[in-house]
Amino acid sequence: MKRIVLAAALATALAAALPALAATPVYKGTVGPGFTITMAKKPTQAGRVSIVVADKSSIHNFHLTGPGVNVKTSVSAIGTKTFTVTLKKGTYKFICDPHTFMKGSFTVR
Ligand SMILES: [Cu+2]
Repeated sequence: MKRIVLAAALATALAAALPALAATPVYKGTVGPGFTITMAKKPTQAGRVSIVVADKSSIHNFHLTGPGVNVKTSVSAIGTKTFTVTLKKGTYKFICDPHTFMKGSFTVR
């Protein structure tokens, strides 16, 4: 009987937490396989966002910096990595560390 009550409480807690997770906007970043680094759609508003980075090359990385944020993928690793960050007002830059001409930016207002 106690287990059922506990399970019900857990289900209620999960249901309460889910809308907050679902509300986190998702943006995509891509680096490689050639000498390109892009974000198809860029964040413009402050707040929590998830950035899903597809790192398609073992010679590039995706390094995002800006107010309160400094996250990066490894140069040698290939794969998808998700960063959940809180954006603030200001300019954010994404760059490939070994090739600094590969870069982009977006501004949060
Ligand atoms: Cu590079």
